[in-house]
Amino acid sequence: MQETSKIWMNGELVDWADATVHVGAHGLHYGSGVFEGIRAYDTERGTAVFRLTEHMARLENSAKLLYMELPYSVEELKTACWDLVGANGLPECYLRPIAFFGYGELGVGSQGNPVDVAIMSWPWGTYLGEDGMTNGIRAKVSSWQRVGPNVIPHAAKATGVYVNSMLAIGEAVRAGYEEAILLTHDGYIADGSGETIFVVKDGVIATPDLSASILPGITRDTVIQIAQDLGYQLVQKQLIRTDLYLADEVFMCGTAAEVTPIREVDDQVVGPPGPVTVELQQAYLDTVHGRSERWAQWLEYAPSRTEA
Ligand code: PPE
Repeated sequence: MQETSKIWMNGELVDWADATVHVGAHGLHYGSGVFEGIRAYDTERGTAVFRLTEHMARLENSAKLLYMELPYSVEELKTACWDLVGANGLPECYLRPIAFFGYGELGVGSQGNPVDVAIMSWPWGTYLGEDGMTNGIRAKVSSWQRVGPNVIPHAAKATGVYVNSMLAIGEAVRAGYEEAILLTHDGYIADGSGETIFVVKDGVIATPDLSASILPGITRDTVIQIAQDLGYQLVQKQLIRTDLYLADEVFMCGTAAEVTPIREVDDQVVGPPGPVTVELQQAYLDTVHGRSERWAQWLEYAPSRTEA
């Protein structure tokens, strides 16, 4: 990872090398943390953070689901992001807020531990490669099931949950694929290891509904709204793996992955990126880079610029 100058940690900007935690931290032992992934883009009007408020609101929801009280409000965390963006001076970056039970007591119960909060920022290029963005990637349906709603609340973007994703992508990459697609315990399509799945069939776009053990993706919400505004029929429903194999187009989306086409699933050829995927990818990239007025409301600018 490319190091940058500062990290925001518990209310202060500290040098990158000094943003450390004790090995006794609860979050390290039990995965008891929540985090976000946010992208800031270089636009004609300066650096814009895509849907910053929604990301921080989801962080707050994730914390609530872990019985964790965040010591900072959404507004304070947004200000912290802007302070960090200003301090590191990168026109584009990925922002990673994380809150976790820190050093105090060990033992699974989280009581008695402070909640530590940090925000990192660094340049992060395409998640699944430039070639993947253009030509699509190969994905494998994982033998690992996505954590179910009564295992860990899947609406929480919790650090511990990502062992599930790590196993899935690890298996897929070892088998020669680029990404994993996880199914729910009862066999429906859930998420990629770090993305939401969409399929296109006969002009209709479908994506798993929010009860299918998926993260309530902010990019998912964005793509749904863009697709509907462009006049596509879009359904949120239970999907099975056959829907992937027989689809006209499959793609995945997420903050890191943006909109990435999938050209093959389990050695079944879906095909090169199709027209719907290409149109949505272009609309998404135009929106986040500030090149589209139509969905400009999702770009948030540094407070001083907005007031100016
Ligand atoms: N599902 C999962 C499991 C997931 O991790 C993400 C984001 C999404 C869906 C899409 O959510 P959203 O970003 O709100 O559209 N994954 C983040 C972490 C990636 C990582 O490797 O770390 C991300 O895209 O930033």
